Amino acid sequence: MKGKGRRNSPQHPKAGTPSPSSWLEGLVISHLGQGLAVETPDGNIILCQTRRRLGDVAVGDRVKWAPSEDGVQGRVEEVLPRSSMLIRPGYAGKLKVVAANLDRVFIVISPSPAPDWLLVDQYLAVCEFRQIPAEIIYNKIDLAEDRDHALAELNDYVRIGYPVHPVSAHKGLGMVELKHALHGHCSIFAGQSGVGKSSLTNTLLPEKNLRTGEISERSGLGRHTTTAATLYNLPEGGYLIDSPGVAVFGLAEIKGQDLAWGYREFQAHIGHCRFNDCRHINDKGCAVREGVENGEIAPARHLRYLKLLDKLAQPDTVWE
Ligand SMILES: Nc1nc2c(ncn2[C@@H]2O[C@H](COP(=O)(O)OP(=O)(O)OP(=O)(O)O)[C@@H](O)[C@H]2O)c(=O)[nH]1
Ligand SMILES: [Mg+2]
Ligand SMILES: [Zn+2]
Repeated sequence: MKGKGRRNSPQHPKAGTPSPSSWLEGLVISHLGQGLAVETPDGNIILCQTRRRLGDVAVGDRVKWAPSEDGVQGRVEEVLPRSSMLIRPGYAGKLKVVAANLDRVFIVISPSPAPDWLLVDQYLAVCEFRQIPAEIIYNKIDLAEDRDHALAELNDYVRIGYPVHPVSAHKGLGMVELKHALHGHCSIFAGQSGVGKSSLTNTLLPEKNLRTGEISERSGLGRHTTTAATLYNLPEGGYLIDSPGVAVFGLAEIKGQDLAWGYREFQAHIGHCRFNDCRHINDKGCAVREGVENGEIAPARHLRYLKLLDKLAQPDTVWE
């Protein structure tokens, strides 16, 4: 990777700044109160600050970092090119990268708290735009009074090709299949607070793997902020990011006129609408509406599309 895709390299390194040839590779595994936790290829964890004006550095980023003179800490000098990223709105209208280099998003839902289907659609739309395959985990299946009924609610998603994994972190149900789906991928768990993302993560990790609290312990970095997304290495390759609540990604970058593309079952219809600027609401000759009427598109999904469209049109919408 040396010299390849190098961005933001300092033009005139200051005296005392280690030269790029001494930079080391690392993987950002969490944001701590005092800086970034960066994992080295040999499994050490170093607390790093970031070089000024480097821009966002996110969990999952592969970076080049320079050790400090005492060798205890480091400074991230460069972020290597990303294969993908998830973004959310930050302060002052700026966008913030929250996770990088993912190739799977697992949306976690549960019977309690009950699924927020609008949020599920929102996540799926973002994944369509970012071209990251998404899957759905139905956790706490042990709590579902009628399992078949609970899973039937997901039929609309199964029909359009989203894999659904019914599991229970507590009872260990469905975990073998879930492990298989995660195997070798760089994945993130996203979903409402309390659906069991951290419980699942803990169940999936072997004893020797890092747990949230241990990152601070092993690296002597002090308390870990419980609000931070954290990356864990999966025993057979790939990694998993456990994220806090829903604040991981929003529709920040999607414009109203593009939202229909985020509904994958609309895609084949969109080009057949009578008008190029069809909004797929009540427009004349709308092929998406026809799809709803003839049963090719689930009415519930189309209704939620209308709701999200509405949300996008509100200038003061605060995206979670
Ligand atoms: N019955 C049951 N409870 C579960 C299961 N998985 C998790 N829980 C419980 O659900 C609650 C929330 O679990 P967490 O793992 O903290 O949820 P989370 O999604 O990480 O929540 P945030 O970190 O706030 O986003 C805890 O009380 C867990 O014990 C399950 O499979 N069955
Ligand atoms: Mg959690
Ligand atoms: Zn249309």
